[in-house]
Amino acid sequence: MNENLKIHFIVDMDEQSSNFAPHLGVGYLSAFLKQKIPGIKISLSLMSDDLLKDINTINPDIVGFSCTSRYFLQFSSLAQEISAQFSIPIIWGGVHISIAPHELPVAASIGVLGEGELTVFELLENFNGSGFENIHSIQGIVFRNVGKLIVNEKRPYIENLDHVPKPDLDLLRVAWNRRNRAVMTTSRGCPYKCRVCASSTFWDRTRLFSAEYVVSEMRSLVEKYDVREILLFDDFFAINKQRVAKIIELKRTVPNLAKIRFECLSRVDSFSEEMAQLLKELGVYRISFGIESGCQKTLDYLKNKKVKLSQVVDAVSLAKRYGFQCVGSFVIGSPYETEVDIRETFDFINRLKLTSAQITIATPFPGTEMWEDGKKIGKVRDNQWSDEYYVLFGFDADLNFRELLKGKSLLTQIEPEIFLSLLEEAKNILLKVNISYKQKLRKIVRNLIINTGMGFVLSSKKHST
Ligand code: B12
Ligand code: SF4
Repeated sequence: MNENLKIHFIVDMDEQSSNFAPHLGVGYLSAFLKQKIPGIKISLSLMSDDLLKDINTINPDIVGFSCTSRYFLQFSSLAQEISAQFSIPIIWGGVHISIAPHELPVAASIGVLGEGELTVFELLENFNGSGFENIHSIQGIVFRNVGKLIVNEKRPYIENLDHVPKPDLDLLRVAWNRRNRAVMTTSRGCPYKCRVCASSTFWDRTRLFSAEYVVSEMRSLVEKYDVREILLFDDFFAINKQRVAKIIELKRTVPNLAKIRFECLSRVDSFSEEMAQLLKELGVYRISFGIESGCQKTLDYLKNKKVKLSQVVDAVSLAKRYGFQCVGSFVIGSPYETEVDIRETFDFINRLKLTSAQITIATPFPGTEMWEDGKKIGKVRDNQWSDEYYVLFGFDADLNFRELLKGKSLLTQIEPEIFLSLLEEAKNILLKVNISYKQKLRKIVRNLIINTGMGFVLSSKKHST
């Protein structure tokens, strides 16, 4: 194998999303390849970069694409442009191609399905400078043979995740300026199957990095990058209490980790007093719950009857009792959901008094049960992703929904005008809930002052100085 290979990755993220949560998937691939092929050169472009110019300057042997469904069509056009200008093979990985291998664009040489580390390494071992040899026997890929798509046998997942080196953060161009904040994933996969989520389809089963690995990654984040806050972006970080307890125990032996604050994601139905205690001990200050809906009927649909509204209320109040900031995310516009159902969610959000909330419009991403439902009600075309299905993720104050929904095919069966007015209401609710935490604190102090008469003391003191 040519030890001086150059690989250039292009990921479907811009500076903003990358600063929020860098593309760890490509970070893992880079670290793995650098461990196996010491002379390899790996570079990365974000979508905001001048991509063709980057390829021209870097002149890589191989281009690696990584994208979710959201940017699949954009990346397909980019692949065409690249193949028209350069004769460099494109290897395509990530969630979308793994779930929809039959959509491999003609401009791409090979699609890597599922976990990428072992497959991409084997592909490089079989790279002859212009193409790949032995491709019929490489597990976990899709490619074209005389125009016909061939999907090879599936590659088994890596048994022991600790064999994967820590992600190559130097590659990911992270801006360490947001409170010196970093992102980690300490597992792969999720044992649940919510209707809106593709994670369990993509990962098949759940595997965990060991507590030792996790703490050593935390330690290197602190020592190498002066990180002070870590977002644990696992689908379900606290899935195994023993592991959390072990992480706490090992973390205590590293003085540098004593003051690190964490954020994590959790399910409401598995958030217990014991878990709250453990997360508090770990240093978690903020928990995000995928609440999804405040209407039991919709919740049954989205969470496959696994979650009750009472569990949401209990989890949020327990989390508040332990002093965690609570973030809740909700989905509106599922098929079968009525205007009344959505209003129930709005009331619920108002009652929960979360630190912040996020509402998204139901999107049928391939790999989710919602995609299958979209097919049943004739809202999505069989086996073909289209940008018509994606509307937006979060709501901004200045959004113009009428503009945004033009040309879009929504899953909701609610009249478009009514749905538009519901979106406006949702926006206002979010603006109210999401006033910054500092503003909320200021408000509490102000109320305290007014209600206790402290205001008089404070203001008279002010007059006297
Ligand atoms: C963290 C996260 C984010 C972060 C960071 C994104 C990122 N790309 O890393 C943020 C918040 C920015 C984000 C945004 C979005 N996300 Co997101 N996100 C995740 C999450 C929770 C973890 C991703 C992760 O770090 N995985 C761990 C690494 C190891 O896995 P990986 O990235 O898939 O990479 C491996 C393989 O895919 C493969 N591979 C990947 N790229 C390549 C490239 C090559 C060349 C090769 C060979 C192999 C390869 O090898 C890697 C190592 O094994 C996943 C759920 C999940 N558990 O996977 C959802 C998930 C990927 N996101 C999802 C969605 C829908 C989105 C958004 C579209 C939401 C939105 N805004 O509307 C955006 C898309 C924007 C974007 N550019 O990614 C969906 C994707 C579904 C789909 N069919 O596309 C997922 C699966 C969750 C879900 N609800 O179903 N997301
Ligand atoms: S939404 Fe969360 S809990 Fe549900 S399947 Fe996806 S990752 Fe798991």
